[in-house]
Amino acid sequence: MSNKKALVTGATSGIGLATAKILADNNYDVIICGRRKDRLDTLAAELSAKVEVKILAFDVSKKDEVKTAFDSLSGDWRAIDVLINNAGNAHGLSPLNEGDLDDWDAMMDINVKGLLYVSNEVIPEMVNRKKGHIVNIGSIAGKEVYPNGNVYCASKHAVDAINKGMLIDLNQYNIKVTAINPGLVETEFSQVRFKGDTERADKVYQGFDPLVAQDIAETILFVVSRPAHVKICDLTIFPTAQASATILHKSE
Ligand code: NDP
Ligand code: 8X3
Repeated sequence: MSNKKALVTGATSGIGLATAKILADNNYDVIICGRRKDRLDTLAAELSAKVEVKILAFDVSKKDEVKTAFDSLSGDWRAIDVLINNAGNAHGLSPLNEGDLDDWDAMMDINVKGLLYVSNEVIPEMVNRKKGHIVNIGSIAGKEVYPNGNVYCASKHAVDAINKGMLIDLNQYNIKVTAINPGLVETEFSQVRFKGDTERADKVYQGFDPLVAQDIAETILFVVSRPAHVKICDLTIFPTAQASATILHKSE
């Protein structure tokens, strides 16, 4: 029997990278996506020793790039069993009245519209086959709004709503849908949010043990490997020191 196929967006870094690796370790053929082609090439070289690997280098927020990327997939590769909608980032952390329009565009275009563009390419084949599993990476920012989080929180609240909509609309087609909502995970996330200010980014994860990408990847593997009759719909995952978007127990 051939391997199941998983597509992971944002596989060049952090949660997506760890997820692509753990899925390959568990015999999923993987389609790895991201904009940084050099990183995808390196990952493909590593994973192709174990499973079949396809690279799709595109920007999820560019409708035409998404279409061209998916049009390049041959028949077999279009039958995706597991879609991990992970690509996304926060851009900036400032009060709404000081917000940057380009940051707002980036977050809405990538985190929300990008997720929809990719899903639009994958869902029809899942509907035809009456099977599939979509895992949407939301955030605690999609459950709560915290100071200066405004538009990033809005984008992740939209992911939460889209997840719920998928759950309802795709239920009749036997398609599983899961939202994974992490708290603080140490990845390149804060580097991106603070535009390469490493000192500021590093401070986010000091004084407590943050989650690491592997923690989320292991959870995703658990979720997608449940028996056919089990659907995990919504999970929030914190580091032990975190209790909400704003309550974090740091050592002095
Ligand atoms: P990273 O910055 O480490 O990874 C982000 C990934 O998204 C990269 O692979 C990047 O690839 C990809 N990406 C970003 N923009 C685009 C784009 N326009 N087109 C295609 N791919 C893109 O962060 P994380 O791993 O932490 O983030 C992954 C997801 O987890 C995000 O949705 C984030 O919101 C969410 N999350 C993160 C948390 C955290 O604390 N780290 C907590 C809760 C949720 P490339 O740049 O190569 O295109
Ligand atoms: C990432 C976690 O708390 O920075 O979604 O929003 S947080």
